[in-house]
Amino acid sequence: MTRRILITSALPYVNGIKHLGNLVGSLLPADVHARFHRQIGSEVLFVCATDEHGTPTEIAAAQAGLDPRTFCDAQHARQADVYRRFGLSFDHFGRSSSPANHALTQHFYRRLDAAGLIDERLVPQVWSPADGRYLPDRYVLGTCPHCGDDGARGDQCESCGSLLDPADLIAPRSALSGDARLELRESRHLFLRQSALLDRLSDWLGTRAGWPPFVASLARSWLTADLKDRCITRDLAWGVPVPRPGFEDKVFYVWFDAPIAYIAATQDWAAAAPGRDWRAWWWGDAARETTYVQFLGKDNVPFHAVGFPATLIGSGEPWRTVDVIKGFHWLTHEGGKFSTSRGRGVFLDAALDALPADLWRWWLIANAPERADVDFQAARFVAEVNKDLADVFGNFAQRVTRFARTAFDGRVPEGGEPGEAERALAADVEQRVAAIRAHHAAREFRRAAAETRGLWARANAYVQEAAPWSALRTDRTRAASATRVALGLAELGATVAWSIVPDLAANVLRAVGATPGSGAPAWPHDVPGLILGGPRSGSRLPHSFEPVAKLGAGHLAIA
Ligand code: B3M
Ligand code: ZN
Repeated sequence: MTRRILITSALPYVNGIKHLGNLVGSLLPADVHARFHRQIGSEVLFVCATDEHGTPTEIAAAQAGLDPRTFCDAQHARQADVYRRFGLSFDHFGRSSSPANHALTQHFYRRLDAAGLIDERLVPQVWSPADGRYLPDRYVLGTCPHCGDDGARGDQCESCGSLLDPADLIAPRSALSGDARLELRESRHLFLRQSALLDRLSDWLGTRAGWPPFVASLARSWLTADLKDRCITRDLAWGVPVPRPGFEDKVFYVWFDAPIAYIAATQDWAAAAPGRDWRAWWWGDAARETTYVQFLGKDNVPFHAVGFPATLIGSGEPWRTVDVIKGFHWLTHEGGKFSTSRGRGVFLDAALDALPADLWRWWLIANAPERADVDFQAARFVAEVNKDLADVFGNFAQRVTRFARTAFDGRVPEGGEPGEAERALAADVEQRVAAIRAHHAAREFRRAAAETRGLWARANAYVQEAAPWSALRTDRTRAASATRVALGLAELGATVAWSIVPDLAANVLRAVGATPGSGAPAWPHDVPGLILGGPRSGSRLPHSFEPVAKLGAGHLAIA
C-alpha cells in the first residue's frame, strides 16, 4: 500500500536570508524526510512558504523604501533561490501573502466567529503620534526597571532577561523615530477563545503519538487551565484584512494566518496543474490515508500544538490536523546564539558560496539538535566532513570506480563467484540498510546518519580486505568478483544516503553505471542480490567520480 505523507517545514520569515540554525531546525530535516519517503514509494507532498506578514516585514520594507508587496516579492525570490541551491525539494514553495491564504484566513475567522469562539476586547496599545502608528511592544525602547539598561525593549530586557510590558519601561521612546511622546490608547481587538477549546484540544493531543518526548511535554505544558485566549488581530496595514465592521484599519496577527498558509500553499500547488486535489491532503475522508508531519524549532511548538489546532478544530470542519510534530532544539554557533539581527553565525548564501550544499547537509543532519542544543564549531565541522565524506565514502567510491574502469575496460567486471566473506558481508549490510530505513521512518536523523556512516565504513573495510588491485595479478576472476561486490556496495552506500547528500549520491550512482535519472533512486529492496548477484555485470562505466576535495585550514574562516 502506498502511504500518503504530507510534510511541512516551519515557514521562514520573508525578511532576510536564514542561517544554519533555521536550516537544521525545520527546512533540511523536512527535505530529508520527504526524499526518503519518495525513495520508499510513498506519495509525498512537501510544502513550505515564506511567512510574509507582520510588523518586522512592514518596517523592513519601509526602511528599504519599498511598499511591503514589492519588498516581499524580492525577498521571496532570494530565499527560493537559496533553498533550491541547497537541494530543498519542495513540491511547492508558496507565500503566506497569496490570495488563497487571504481567503482561507478570512474563512477560518468567519467559522470561528459563527461558532461563538471570537470575542471583542479593548486592549491598551502604545500610540506614537510622531510615527503616526501603534507600536508593538518590541518597538518601544526604554530603561529597564530591573537592571537599568537603557536599551530594553517593551517585551523583554535583553540585558537581564526580564519579561516586560511597555508600561514598565522608564523613559519609553519609539524604536522607529526615537520620539518620546508616547500615549496609551485603547484599541479594539479580536480574541480567539482558546480557553473554551481546552477540553477538545487536550483530548486531541491525547490521540497523537510518535512525538519526540520534549515536544509532547511542551505541548502538554501549554494545555492547562492557564491556557490564555489569544489576540488574533493587530493595528497594522500589511496583512490579511479583518472582515468585520470597525476593523477596517486592522489585520490578522501574523501567527494566525501563517499556519493557515500550509493549507493555502497546498491549494496554490493544486491550482498549478490539472489532476491535483488539495482535499486529499487536508479535508475529511479525502485525506483519510494521509499522515501529516510538521518540522519546526522548539519555539514554534505552542503555535503548532495549540494555536493552529485551535483554529482547525474550532472551525467545526473536518480539517486534517497534524499527526506528528518533529521539533528541534537550537543549533548554537561557537558557543553563542545564532542571531539574524546581529549577523552572528553562518548565513545560507555565504555557506553556499563557500562549499557545496552536501557538506552542510551532511554535517547538520549527522548533528541535528534532536535531544538537546548542539554547538556548531568550524573546526569540528571541517574534521567531521573530511572524515565522513572525503576519507571514508568519497575515497572508497573513487578508488573502486577508478579501478573498475581501468582494470576491466570501463565495464562492471563479469565472472567469479562471491565466497564466504561476501555472504557474511551481504547479511551484515542487509541489517544495516534495514536499520537506516527504520531510523529514517522514525525521523531519527542523527541515528540514520550514524548508521549510514557505519555502512560506508563497512564497505571500506571490505575492499581493503579483498584488495582486488592485489588480486588482479594472481587471480583475475577473484579480482573481478571483489570489484563487482565493491561497486554494489558503492551503489548501496549512495542510494541510502541520497536523502541527505543528493548530489554526492547521484555522482556515485552515475559512476557505478546506475542511471539515477531526475527522480528519487528507489530504496534497495534486495540487498543481498545487489551485492552478490552483480545485477550490472558487463554494463559500461562511462562516468568517473571525483569526491569533494578535503577541506583545509582555510575553510575554518568561512565556517
Ligand atoms: N515564521 C517563525 C520562525 O521562522 C515563523 C514560523 C511560522 S510557521 C507557520 O521561526
Ligand atoms: Zn534589564
